[in-house]
Amino acid sequence: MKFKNPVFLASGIMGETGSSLKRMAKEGAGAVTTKSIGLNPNPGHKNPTIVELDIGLLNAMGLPNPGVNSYIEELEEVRDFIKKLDTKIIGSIYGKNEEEFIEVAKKIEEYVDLIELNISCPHAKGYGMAIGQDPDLSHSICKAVKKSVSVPVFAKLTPNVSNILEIAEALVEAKVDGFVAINTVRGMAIDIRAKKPILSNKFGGLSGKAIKPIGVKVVYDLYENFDKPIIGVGGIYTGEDAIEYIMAGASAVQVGTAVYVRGYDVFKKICEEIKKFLEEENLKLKDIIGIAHE
Ligand code: RRO
Repeated sequence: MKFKNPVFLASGIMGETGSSLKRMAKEGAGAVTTKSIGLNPNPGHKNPTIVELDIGLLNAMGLPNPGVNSYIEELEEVRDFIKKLDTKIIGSIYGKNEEEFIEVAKKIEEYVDLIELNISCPHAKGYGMAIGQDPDLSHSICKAVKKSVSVPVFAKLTPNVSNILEIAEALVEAKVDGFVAINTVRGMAIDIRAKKPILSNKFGGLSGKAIKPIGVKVVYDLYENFDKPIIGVGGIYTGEDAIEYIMAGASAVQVGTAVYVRGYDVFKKICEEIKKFLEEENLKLKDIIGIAHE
């Protein structure tokens, strides 16, 4: 699959509606990823759902989304516009079991270019990480979705495991087409005056600056062990951050927290910064994918 550039919108930010996806496509993202969509509407957790930290964001949104039937109506309205910009759409989906994953995947398939299995949300009981920490569940869900759709299927991995390669191996056996790494890292923030956790869910997922070295290591290990394309995500704010992930083995990157930190034109800025680096080094993007392994 070819993309106009390697800097994509990550799931979870500005992907809640068709029009926000369209806006991010207009801002120059090579691909835009939907908020994770499930079978039924879900209000998510109560506020507070986000804590702003100087090292990133801590969130426990709780998978809020309108359900796949309503969401595809949104995609219906914007997909032609997004296609004309030559921006690809990645559909992030979740479910509590194989059947739910299959149903959502089948419904969303015709609206997206690639499906991203969210088996890695760190704070949704019975969903997300509960699947992505278990090699057998990861395997069976990936296999079932792969059998049900013809678009490529990537799996988004959680770093909250002791052996990520065991999970990746199970997914490769289930014929996953590629990896998205990483989802957020489990964490907590406490309001010391209120003397209790800030998030209504108590704990959540840390994104942004702090998690970049964790993501780069996961991408490095995946590249070292498997021959599958990798989309790197976690703490990418600049072209230099993106290049680190690419040198570790990512062919493309996703940007989430930095959309909030640097603004909507972050995609253009990061692309320019990558370009400048490649010109200075007299290299092409494909020359540096995985170069840190040589
Ligand atoms: O909605 C969320 O709370 C959420 C999800 Br689905 C996810 O995959 N990762 C995250 O940090 N938050």
